[in-house]
Amino acid sequence: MRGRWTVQVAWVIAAVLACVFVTVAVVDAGTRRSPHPDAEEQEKVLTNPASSTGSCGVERWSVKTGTDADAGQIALQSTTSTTIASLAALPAPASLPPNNRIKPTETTVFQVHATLSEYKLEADSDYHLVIVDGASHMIAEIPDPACVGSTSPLLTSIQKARSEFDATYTPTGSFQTANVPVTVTGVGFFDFLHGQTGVAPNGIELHAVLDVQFGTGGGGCSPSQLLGNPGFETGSAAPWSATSGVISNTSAEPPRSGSWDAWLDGYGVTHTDTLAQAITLPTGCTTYQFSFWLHIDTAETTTSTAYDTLKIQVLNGSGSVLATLATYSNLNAAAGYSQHTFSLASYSGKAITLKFTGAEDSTLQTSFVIDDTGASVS
Ligand SMILES: [Ca+2]
Ligand SMILES: [Ca+2]
Repeated sequence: MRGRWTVQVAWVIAAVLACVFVTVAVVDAGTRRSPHPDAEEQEKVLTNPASSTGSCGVERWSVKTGTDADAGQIALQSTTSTTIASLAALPAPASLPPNNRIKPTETTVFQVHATLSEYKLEADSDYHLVIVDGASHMIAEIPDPACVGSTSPLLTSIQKARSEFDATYTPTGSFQTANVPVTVTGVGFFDFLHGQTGVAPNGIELHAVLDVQFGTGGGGCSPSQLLGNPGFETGSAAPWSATSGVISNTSAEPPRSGSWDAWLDGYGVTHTDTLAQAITLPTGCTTYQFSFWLHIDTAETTTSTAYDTLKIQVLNGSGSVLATLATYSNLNAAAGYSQHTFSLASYSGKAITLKFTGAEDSTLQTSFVIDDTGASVS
């Protein structure tokens, strides 16, 4: 009966790996008072004085926190970008093992860009996040690290995610509205359907959440410049690949800065030089800018025909051309360097190769000289 404490006491002594003894008691969660109870409040909990609410969860708790028999099979090295709609379309398993994982969903780390609709501190000390994307919705849960066993391979990430959330919000026992863009990374998990607020139709959750980033950038973006040896100042190509003689410190074609540049062509005979570097663009950034400074001089005198050309292309991992960003030629010859910039936003999350190809015809040299390149994300 509500309001009456019906405490079933079952003291359990658990020896944790570090020989720490944890004392717990089973409490009927139905007696907990919550301003806005939902069905999840009916789940069993275990008392744990170290946790946020004084209680941790029970149901599939080892799977939720990474101390189950299959925890070692979670592919923590890779993250699968997906959508709430895709996750919600997965078939719900017929049964949910208490101490094992439904593979591959529950051994996969997923990342979704969504809107954090609302959040709450649950009776089991989880932060219960309702995330939405259009008409799709699902739950993401950040366990209390105090409720996660010390052997869990997820513990460090759970601690980080909890801190990330605490830095922005203070969950209480009532749902609070957020409505902010968020990127949530977490392990796939199927929950039993018992009327949880925000639950996906198939019970899919991100549980445990391993990382949470707020903001329109989708977060998760560490501003950085991705090209190695961007000004060629090592005096050799790597990590660029370049044809012979491209990396140059000759005074005939002075660099824009430093001592070295990449000088393609300039032979006045049929010749092709290339300069290329592979990069992997992160997801979650708002700006993906590829830039370089280019000087062109030529012995060609035409004002109408592009005899010698420089193509700037984006290649995929197999070497196929995805796009030609620009083509310059002897017609673009000019004194000094000028900077050119291109967006690589459409390749976010992809491994690409940026490639310069300079091709000369049989006579009259054209030199394409490149310096101070950059592929910046932020
Ligand atoms: Ca340089
Ligand atoms: Ca020529």
